[in-house]
Amino acid sequence: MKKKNLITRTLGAVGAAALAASFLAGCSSSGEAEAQQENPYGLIEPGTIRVASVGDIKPYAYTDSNGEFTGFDVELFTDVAKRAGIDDVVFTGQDFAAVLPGVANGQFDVGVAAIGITEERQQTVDFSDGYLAGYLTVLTAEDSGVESVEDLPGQRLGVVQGSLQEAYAVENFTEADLVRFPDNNTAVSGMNSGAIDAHFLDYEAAQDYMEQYGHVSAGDIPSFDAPAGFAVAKENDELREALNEGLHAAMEDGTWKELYQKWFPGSPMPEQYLPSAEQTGAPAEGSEAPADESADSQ
Ligand code: SNW
Repeated sequence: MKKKNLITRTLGAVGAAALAASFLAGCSSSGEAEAQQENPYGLIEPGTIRVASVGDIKPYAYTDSNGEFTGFDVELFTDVAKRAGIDDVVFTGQDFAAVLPGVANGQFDVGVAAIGITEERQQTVDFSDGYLAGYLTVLTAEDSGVESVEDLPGQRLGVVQGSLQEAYAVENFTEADLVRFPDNNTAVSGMNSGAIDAHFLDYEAAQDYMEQYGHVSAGDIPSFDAPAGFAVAKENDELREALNEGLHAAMEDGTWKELYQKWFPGSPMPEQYLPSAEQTGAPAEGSEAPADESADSQ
C-alpha cells in the first residue's frame, strides 16, 4: 500500500496507470529497470556473449579443423556462461595483444585466452576469479644448445606481444635478444626455420608443440601469482559476479576437474579449483615445478 501511495504521489494517477499498463504489457516501454531485466549483464547484444579469444593457444583456446573454437578455456567459459543463463557464446580470434583493448573499449563482452590476472592489466579491465595457475615455458629445439635459462644470454628468444612472457623476459632475461611475435604459431615457425633459438610461452601450449615437433623445455617458470581469469569491462560487476558464481559452481560440481583432465592429461592436478570435499589442505601438487626449478635466475 505504501508503495502504491508513493507512486501515485510521484507520477499522479495518470502516470501510475500508464506505468501499471506498461508492466501488464510486458514492460514494452524503455527504461533502465527494463534494460536491467532484459540485459542484466549489459551485453553488446542481449542474449549473446561476444568473446575475444586467440586461435592458436592449444590446448587453452584454439580453432579446430572446422574453424570452431575449442580447448580448456573455451569449454570452461561456455559452461560458465550457460550457468549465467547465456547460451549463445560467440568466440572471435584476435592477436593476443588486441584481446584486452577489445574488452576495454566495448568491442567484446569478455576476453578468454589464458589471460593472467595482473595489477597492470587490472588498470584497464576487471577479471573474474582465477581458474588456472601454471607455468611459463621456454621451448626450444632439442639440438639448439639452449639447455636451461642460463643459456639464454645472446640467444634470440621469441615472445608473444603483450604476454606475461614478454614482461617476464624484459625483466629477467635481460641479455637475451627478444623477438616479438603476434602469436605462438608464427613464433614456433620462426623457431623451426632457425630465425629464433627459443620461444617463451604458456606451459600447456608448449607441451603441444613438443608433441608436434619434438621440441623440449629449457625451463618452466611458475606463474601462480597470475592465475588466468575471464576479463570483463571495468565496472561491469553484474557480469563479473555472474561469471564468478558460475565458475565456482563449475569447480564445486567437478566440471572444472573433468575439463582439466580432458585438456591437460598428465599435468599435476592443482587442489584449489577442485570440489571442496576433495581438498585435503595439503600443499597443492601444482605448486611443485614439473621440471626445471632453476627458472628464476639467469
Ligand atoms: O599466468 C599464467 C597462468 O598461471 C596459467 O598458467 C595460464 O597462463 C597464464 O595466465 C599466462 N598466460 C600468458 C599471459 O597471460 C599468455 C596468454 C596467451 O598466450 N594467450 O600473458
